[in-house]
Amino acid sequence: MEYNFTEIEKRWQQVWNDTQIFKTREDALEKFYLLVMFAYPSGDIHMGHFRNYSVADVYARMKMMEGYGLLFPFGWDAFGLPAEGAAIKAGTNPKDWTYKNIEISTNTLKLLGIAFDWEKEVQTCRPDYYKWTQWMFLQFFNAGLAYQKMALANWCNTCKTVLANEQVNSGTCWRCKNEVDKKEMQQWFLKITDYSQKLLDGLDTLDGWPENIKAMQRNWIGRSEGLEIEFPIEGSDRKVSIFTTRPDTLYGVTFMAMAPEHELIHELIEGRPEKNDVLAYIRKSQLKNDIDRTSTVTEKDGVFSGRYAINPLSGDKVEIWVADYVLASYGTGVVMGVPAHDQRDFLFAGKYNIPVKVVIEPKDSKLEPSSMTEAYTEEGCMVNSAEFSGTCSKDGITKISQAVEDRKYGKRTVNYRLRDWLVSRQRYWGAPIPIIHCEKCGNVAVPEKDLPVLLPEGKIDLIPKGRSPLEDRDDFMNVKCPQCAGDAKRDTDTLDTFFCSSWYHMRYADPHNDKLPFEKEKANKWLPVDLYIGGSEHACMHLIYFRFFHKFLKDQGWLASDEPATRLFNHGMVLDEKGEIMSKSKGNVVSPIHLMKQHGVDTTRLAMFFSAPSDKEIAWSDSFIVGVKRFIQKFYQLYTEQTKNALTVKIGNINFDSLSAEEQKFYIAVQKMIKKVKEDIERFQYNTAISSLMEFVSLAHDFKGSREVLAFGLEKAVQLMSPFAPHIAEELWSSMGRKESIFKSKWPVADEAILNRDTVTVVVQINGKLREKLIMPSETSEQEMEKTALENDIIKSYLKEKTIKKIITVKGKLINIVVI
Ligand code: ANZ
Ligand code: ZN
Repeated sequence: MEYNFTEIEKRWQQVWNDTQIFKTREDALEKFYLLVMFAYPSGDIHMGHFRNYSVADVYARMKMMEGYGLLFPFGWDAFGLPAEGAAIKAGTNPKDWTYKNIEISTNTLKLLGIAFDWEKEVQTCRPDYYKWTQWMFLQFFNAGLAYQKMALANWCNTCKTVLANEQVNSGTCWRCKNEVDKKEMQQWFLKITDYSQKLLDGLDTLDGWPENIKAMQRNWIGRSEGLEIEFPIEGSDRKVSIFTTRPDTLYGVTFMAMAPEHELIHELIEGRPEKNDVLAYIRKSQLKNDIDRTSTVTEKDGVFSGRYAINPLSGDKVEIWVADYVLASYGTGVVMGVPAHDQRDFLFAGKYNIPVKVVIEPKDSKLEPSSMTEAYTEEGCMVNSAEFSGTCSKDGITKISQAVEDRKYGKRTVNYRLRDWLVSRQRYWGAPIPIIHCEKCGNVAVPEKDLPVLLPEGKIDLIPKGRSPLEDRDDFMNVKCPQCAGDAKRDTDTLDTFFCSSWYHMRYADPHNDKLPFEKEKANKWLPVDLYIGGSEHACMHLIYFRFFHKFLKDQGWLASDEPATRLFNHGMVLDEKGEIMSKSKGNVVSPIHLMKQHGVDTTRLAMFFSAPSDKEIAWSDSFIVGVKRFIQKFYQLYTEQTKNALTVKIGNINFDSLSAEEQKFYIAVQKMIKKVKEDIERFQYNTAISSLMEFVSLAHDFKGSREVLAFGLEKAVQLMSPFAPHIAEELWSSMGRKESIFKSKWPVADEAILNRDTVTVVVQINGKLREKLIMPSETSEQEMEKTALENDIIKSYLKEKTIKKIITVKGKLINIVVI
């Protein structure tokens, strides 16, 4: 019999739809919230989406069968720039373009059979959603965490909008990849910096997040402990404050460098011959971006201010320079220059013939300034540092810090690299900022009853001009002040779309509420998200903002959890056959809908899962299809032809001891498969789970034992297959005479007692030498194997006073402990 996927898939999708089988079960005892990053509706669904959502779908279906109340929602991150660009090009408007794309993509997702509960859908561009986005803004505003200021913002000349720091990658725009400029404008910020420490501390609790993402966030938040020291200025009663993480180098200061934006400069240069040069330098440096300014590779330049500062501890007099490798926005905007021990200072000193003074030396060698080719930045012992000479490494930092504090020259502080988040955009297609500007009352919040502030429709000129298109609409702009009822103006800007996507995980818990953003009880029932699946490109944008919102709403009493998601999984990308990113302009896009029509959803899914573990990239090739097609055919035939007569057998309790040797072997193999598939799904190694199903097909094909034992295996295998190939599994399940959906059946659980009877002898080596043999169940996981070995007394005695460098473990065979 041929496997007719077109007919089968269509039929089962219809059944799932009619029976509403994927509707969230709100009453289940245990909840599981599986969130996929929602989509930007830029066109149709592509292979990247298809992979992401199918990977999630496998997990979701397993959880459903395990009996969890599953929340598996979907939605659209629907505001944003591309809609404006496309609308300008096509002569339509952003709204029509967006809704059209949502419709196309939704149809595709439905054909792909993903088990989303569509009743929970959200679309961020709909007033019933952005009403609450605006409400969120007002919570920040009322808490004093949203403020407006003139700021030198990152400005993309191509997109004609400002960008948040997180949206600038190595000086280029995250969207169009063009170089980013600076522009002074009135902007709205969220005080995310108030949460720097909380965001950092939270990372330590996120055991279920990949280490690389946590490292990127730590780095982005950039906590530094250091010392702030005041240097008096010669001939003035002013002092200049610096921030350093290396107080131990204080005696090595040979110059001072101020950021060009530093306000004090103007006072210092007033009436001095250096004034014009300094002003010219300040103008020039405004054109550079922060990355170029602080890189340790590009040349550093600056200009002498004509003034001097006094090192409070050594009494040395040093030149004050203005240099743009010093950033105004970090620390105090001034550095103490220590050329011998800081690479940027070293380059700078080299260029301007500033002396190099060594104050830290490695334990067993000397450093000569004249022969140094780069700064010595390692630890060491202090030299040339008066009474502190001879103090080594961290001690030096403590002692100098103490001395500076005792003598009231400064104090220990903590600095963060994280900056406040710029959230206003001078664009049309976004949520209007719900603020009214009144000449008398200042910035006034739109009262909650007046939300949403609707985005005006109709005639709007979207051609980017560097100011918000909303400014042109008098009907939108002119309002009465909610406080004094006088004439006032609306805010012209819209919110960064990352603002809209920072709270969607909350809304899914109660998406149709028109009185509240969500009911606390509902949100706290589902949150935190148990598993969040999406791309790693969001490490320092969405994934920080979303944690920030969550923590803020917890502090406001709206949520009970500290973190939005306990586990994060980053799926790999789908590339084309040559390993290149698929894009419309390259013409190398593979369409999931096309593959689905040609080969069926199940085959396409299996091909994708089988080609690699889900966190790895795949270079898509149609040849992936060939192998799994053969497997599906065999799997199908196993149930419909070869073993058909076993399918109707009623499966009772199987008494293992009464089975024949061949039956026992088969039974154990089925138990191992059950265990393996579950473990593999948990680690997103769907490829190896599918391999065990493939092995099962040959095993069952050759099996000569009782029909009952065979039927037992067939039943388990089709259940294990169901998350990967849901349509075909459903079809075979019903052909076995089952009346209810396979997704209502109970997920198989391995019989550990039987697996424990099946033991192996594991060899334990230390540095390659045999030290012990341990008997353990053959299915013991690598982790468990290591644990057992390390707890063994004989092994323990060998490990005494040794440091374990690594442990190599081969499941069911060997453990080799490498020590030094
Ligand atoms: C003297 C010194 C000597 C420094 C030395 C380093 C090594 P992190 O770790 O990133 O916090 N710095 C301070 N403010 C700065 C600014 N606004 N722009 C550019 N650089 C600035 O870096 C702290 C170090 O960066 C500080 O410690 C300071 O240089 C520099 F052997 O002070 B250090
Ligand atoms: Zn007013």
